[in-house]
Amino acid sequence: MRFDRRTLSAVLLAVCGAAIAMPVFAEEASTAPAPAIIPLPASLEMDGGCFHPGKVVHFAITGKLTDRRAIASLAHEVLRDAWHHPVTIASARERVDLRLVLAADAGANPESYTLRIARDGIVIRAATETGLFHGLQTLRQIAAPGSDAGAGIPALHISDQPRFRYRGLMLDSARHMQPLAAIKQQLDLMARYKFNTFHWHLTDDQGWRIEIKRYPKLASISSMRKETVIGNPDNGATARDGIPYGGYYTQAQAREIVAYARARHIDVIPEIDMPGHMVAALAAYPELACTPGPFDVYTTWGVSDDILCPSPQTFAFVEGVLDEVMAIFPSHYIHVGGDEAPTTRWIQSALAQDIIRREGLKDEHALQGWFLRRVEAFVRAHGRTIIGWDEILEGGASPTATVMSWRGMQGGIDAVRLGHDVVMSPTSHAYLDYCQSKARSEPPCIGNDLPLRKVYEFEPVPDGLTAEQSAHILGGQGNLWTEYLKTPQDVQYMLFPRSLALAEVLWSPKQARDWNGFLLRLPAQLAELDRLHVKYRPLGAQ
Ligand code: TNX
Repeated sequence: MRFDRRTLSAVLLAVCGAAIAMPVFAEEASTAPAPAIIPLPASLEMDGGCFHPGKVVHFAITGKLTDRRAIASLAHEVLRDAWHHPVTIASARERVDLRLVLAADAGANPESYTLRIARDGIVIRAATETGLFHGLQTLRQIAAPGSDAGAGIPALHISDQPRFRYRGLMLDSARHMQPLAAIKQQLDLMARYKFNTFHWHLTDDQGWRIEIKRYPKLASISSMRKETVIGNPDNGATARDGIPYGGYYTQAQAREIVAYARARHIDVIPEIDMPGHMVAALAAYPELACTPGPFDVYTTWGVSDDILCPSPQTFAFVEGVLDEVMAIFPSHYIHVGGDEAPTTRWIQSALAQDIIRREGLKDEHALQGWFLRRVEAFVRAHGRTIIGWDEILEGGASPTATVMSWRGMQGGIDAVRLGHDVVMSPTSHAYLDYCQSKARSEPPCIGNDLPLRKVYEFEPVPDGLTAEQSAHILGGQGNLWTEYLKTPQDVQYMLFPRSLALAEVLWSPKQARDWNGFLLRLPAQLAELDRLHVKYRPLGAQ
């Protein structure tokens, strides 16, 4: 391993004829500079020499794969993009340029793989198809498109596995929604950087975006808002644009996203945010509120006092919605939100106060706990697990609930001490809707700035936890709220390159973290993003 911090210098060497500027430890430059891989593999050693593909690139797969076609077509794509040579399956007598081996003994971690590039061929070994998939993504970065086939690629061996098993990005499709093609492109990019979880925020005050057949007005009414606030209401903005905005994903479209993600070894976690952030649903079904309404789908940003009332009809609604949601999304986790639910309406509601009395609850926060525990029991009865924002701790969450810590790290620390599993996504380091610099030229963004370097400095496991508590930190997630992000390009500008920093935080060994090395590896990735027409924020943009 080469992660001890010796003097690092950027050396530009002609490796196998391909010019790749890489971090190289000066005294090791005699072998070859390591390729620009993000996230950095757990272990990488250069072996000397080069592999040269044949005029026709042959590949072979060994082992019992359940989806041989998917892996074969990815291998095809990677090899063809790299060298533009014809690619075929090797016959028994031919030399094999790339061999994929699925073997039960190839690694204990379900996402691990080894990749060996030698003079006579490339071999990727893994115990799972996910491992092979990650190995191919690494190969894609080594044999980058445009690399000179005649020159070949450097011999090396990599043994790789993730530091964290949960590596997520959340996309808010409620405030502004994205075309399916844009979501698919995001999933493609996530797969390249080894993210494995797409958290899809599908409902909020300003729009309900998933078709629910039992409640058709969620599509016809809750998905549309009359207009949208212009500017930031936190700075006093009140003017509206007068332009209706809306839309929703049909169940068939949501299934299409699930399948697309699954083919890229990414789980999709749907979020139905409750009991707060529900104004859009109340606009269609006002009987679910504690006051008579009427309600309009929210046209400004922020938090509303109008939330679900904990009534029998609300539970029937929630269960009806979750039934359909669980049928669409096969994920282990169902996200039930739980954030930013003011107690105002419950304080004034006879129904809510009766429950507090009857159940011997301390206050309205405890009532939210009671509400979500009931929802949790329903979700569990369907074999799933709930995950919620850290507010779910305030009312006493069931120990089987997983907590997503967003208001800093403390919620996560408290949660692991109580024995919960935790995903860390603190505003301080993981809020990708926050501005990327203090420059006035930044596009509309939220408050505190979160530059690339700060994302790179994110450490999901805080000091002071026992080993057992730390083991409950499943990983981390970047959250992209879209109040100010109207187009897929706006979304990409916030996601890239910051999500690459996050990818390295969540995948690479802690001791490998190296900001200068990351910066040296980044340009090769940005060149690839250029080739893919991804609109990322240029480094050093003012
Ligand atoms: C807080 S994070 C929210 C979102 C906003 C976001 C803006 C969370 C659970 N709730 O509703 O979009 O801040 O940064």
